[in-house]
Amino acid sequence: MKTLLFISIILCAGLQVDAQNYYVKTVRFPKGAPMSQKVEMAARLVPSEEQYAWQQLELTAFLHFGINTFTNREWGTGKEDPTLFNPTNFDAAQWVSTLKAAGFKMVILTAKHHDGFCLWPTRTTQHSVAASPWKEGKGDVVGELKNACDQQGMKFGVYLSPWDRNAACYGDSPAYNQMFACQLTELLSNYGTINEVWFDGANGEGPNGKKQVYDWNLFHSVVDSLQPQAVRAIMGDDVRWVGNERGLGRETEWSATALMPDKYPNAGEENKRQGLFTEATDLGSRAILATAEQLFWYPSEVDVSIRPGWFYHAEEDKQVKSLAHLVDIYFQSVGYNSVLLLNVPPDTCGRISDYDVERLREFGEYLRTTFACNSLLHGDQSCEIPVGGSVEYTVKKESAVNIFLVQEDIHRGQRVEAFTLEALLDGKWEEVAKGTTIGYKRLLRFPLCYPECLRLTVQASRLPAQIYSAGAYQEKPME
Ligand code: FUL
Repeated sequence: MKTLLFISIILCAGLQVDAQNYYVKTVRFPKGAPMSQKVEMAARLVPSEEQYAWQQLELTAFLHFGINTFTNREWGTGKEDPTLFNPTNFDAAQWVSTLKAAGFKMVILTAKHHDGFCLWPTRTTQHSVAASPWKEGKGDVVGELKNACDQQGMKFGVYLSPWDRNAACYGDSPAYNQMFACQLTELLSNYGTINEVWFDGANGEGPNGKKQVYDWNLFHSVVDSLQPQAVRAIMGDDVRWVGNERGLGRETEWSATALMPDKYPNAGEENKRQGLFTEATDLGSRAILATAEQLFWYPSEVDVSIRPGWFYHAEEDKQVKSLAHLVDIYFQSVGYNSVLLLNVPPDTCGRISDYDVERLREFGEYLRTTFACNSLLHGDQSCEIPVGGSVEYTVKKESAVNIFLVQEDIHRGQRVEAFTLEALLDGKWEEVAKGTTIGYKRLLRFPLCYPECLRLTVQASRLPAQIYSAGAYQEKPME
């Protein structure tokens, strides 16, 4: 386990960190540490290399595909006939090219959902693509998708549901834990590099009437030994569920949080002691630090579907989220210091439907055109700002702007607690936006204006703010 590490060296991405001490992924406060010490230590908590690489992806996609696609359900019972699985025009390359063109950097496939149907020819159960008529039982969705990802330079992750409504041994805890570890071993051994492993915590009773007790240590040891670079989402300690499925991040979003990941055996007790839970609005302010004994770099992932359901349903074709809604989601996820995990479910043909393709094309075009040209001169230069201090950016002549982008250098921790943005308009400074946390990335929208300069002032910060970059852009009205 990658626990408390003390470093004073060069971190990833070639950024040099001064000779001060940083804590990677977690930090434990000394007993009785005064608030000032806790605040300073919190400011020096940094992500692991894997977490930093993941954060930079910004846009990732979920692909919910499986037996439910063919039964028109959201949750299968596990009793489905595998012969129902029969995509008529399966095209994984189309999934990847559609998502890549829209700016997505990784896809995560539901290799097995709660119904237990496996999208690869596993040796652990008959309930898989091997028992379907698709490609005469010789098909492998995981393999075809991974090949398409490799060919097109897309990262790849797997969702493997621990809850399995088909497995006869589910509920016989040791037996099912072995089966699940074998499934994980197959997925993590046979398909090359895997960048994210997504485990939800869904847990039910097996046919024997007993609740399955998962062996998370075993599952994590499989990931550690086979794909140590993969980040673990939800039931891991790398990536945290934001707490809703509506695409709504927190305006104040601390990646350095006291919420103990469920992977730790005492997480339930410890989080209860502090009154913390996944959906809580505050996970890392000074009020939280006051009672915290340990902090975790545990950044948020915002998962939401482009449609009402996670799986494809023809009757939802007209309910694909509008461009304006997707853009709001972007501002409330990537723009709120989170990674967006947008679900796009392939249809019964085995393709992303024209409705979703068109919306993703619009979304990609919106992002490309809006963020094509930074109106700030020297916005790409990093700088240090003490509490109460400011930095002024000259705006390129006659630029109309209504978006401000700012990033902290999270290799030096997440520090900023409050900031304001002012615009110099006709020789007068006017506040146009303000915020609390920044983190990896913060986006703010404000009314269109033509400033000569923009001024970022740090009102509160745990240590001097380390601003990595800033930008100003104009978004055009959407039809
Ligand atoms: C949940 C599941 O129950 C939903 O079906 C979906 O897969 C969502 C992403 O995770 O736990």
